[in-house]
Amino acid sequence: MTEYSSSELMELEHKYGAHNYHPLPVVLDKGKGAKVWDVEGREYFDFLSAYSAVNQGHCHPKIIQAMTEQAERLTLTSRAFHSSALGVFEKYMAEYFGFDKVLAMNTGAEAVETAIKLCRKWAYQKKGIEPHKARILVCDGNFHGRTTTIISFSNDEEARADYGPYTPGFTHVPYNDLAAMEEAMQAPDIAGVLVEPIQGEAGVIIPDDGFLKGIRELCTKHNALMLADEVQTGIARTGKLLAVNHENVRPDVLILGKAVSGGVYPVSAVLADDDIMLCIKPGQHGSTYGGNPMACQVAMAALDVVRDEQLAENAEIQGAALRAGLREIPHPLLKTVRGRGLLNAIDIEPANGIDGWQVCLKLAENGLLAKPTHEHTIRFSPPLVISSEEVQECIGILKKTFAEL
Ligand code: IF1
Repeated sequence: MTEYSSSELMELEHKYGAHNYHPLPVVLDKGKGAKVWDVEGREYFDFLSAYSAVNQGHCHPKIIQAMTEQAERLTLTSRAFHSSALGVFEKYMAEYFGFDKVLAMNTGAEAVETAIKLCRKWAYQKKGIEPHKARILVCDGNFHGRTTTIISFSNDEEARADYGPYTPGFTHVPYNDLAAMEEAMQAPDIAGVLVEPIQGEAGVIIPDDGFLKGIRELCTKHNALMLADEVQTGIARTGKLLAVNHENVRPDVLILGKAVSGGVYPVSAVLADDDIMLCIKPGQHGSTYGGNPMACQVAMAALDVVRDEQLAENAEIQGAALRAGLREIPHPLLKTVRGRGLLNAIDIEPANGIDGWQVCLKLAENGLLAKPTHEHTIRFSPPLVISSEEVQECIGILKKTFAEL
């Protein structure tokens, strides 16, 4: 496939590419199911799944087939015209997730931005908040993407420093703190609450049971919109189709991305009922690629796979097995294990110069790819198609690795 070696390819990236990432020194060239192979043919289990975009496994034949068939038929029309795929996709999504309507975009950040614009429109048109005064509550430790507005309400200096001036209209509340949320919602200008059901980038922070239900009740009580960012936690990753399903909570606006298209093609979406969605009128929002025929077919195939292969059930089973295996590793470096479904993380207690990065380098040597977030937390989120045998093999790799550290 390529005439370059891994090191030559890393050189090319360094020389010709922006330095906006610090990847592990691994150059991937092929993927199938829960496995990926580097340029030299070394095999790895993928324990990141492209940050939960590849839930269906790498290069799932059904999704690839949908893509190649559509690629030879019609890829992009723009929304200046209708297409034979969009209405079918919109019906499919509305029924699959149980909302009146869907607005298709491309990346997760675009979907979050769309949800913010929709919430503000609704606040002015339906709630009657004074123009330009709408505020949206966001949680400390949030990660919702990297646009200027979204990083405006990040607490992470690395994500926001030197990108000002920042977009106003966002107020922080501590995550997993209903009392603080209730206090903040007394104000009359609150348009909505934007929340990750589990905070991914913050290190797989799982809130107390009742937190999501509490937000739902507060939003209903104070006539504000609950905006659930399920870009990372959605699409069966946490053992249910959506993470909000663990508390039987229905948000007013559902934000999807990543695995909605199985890592094959960028597709994101915002779902809401008519009284909210119809606040955006023709010409008031859009995107060149949003809802294109290719995106529609890929997403429907990817979501078929989630249902037909019962990926949520498998995530539940394999996640429990993985956490049980991790908890058997009696190593001082391995401080805590947590997770829900196949969204898991461990905290490393750094010692003798060994931190999360060193652990990930050693895991890669032993055939398992993972990446630390915030130094000492390592996320373990393999594709949801991973089998019981593969999970046991990975637990073996983890045990071997910690024994060698
Ligand atoms: C990176 C992690 C980060 C997300 C949630 C929206 C988006 C994301 C809950 C935006 C994206 C990605 C972005 C990627 C690394 C990864 C990530 F949490 F998944 F690990 F950064 F925090 N909402 N998360 O997690 O979606 O625009 O990227 O499609 O930026 O490094 P996007």
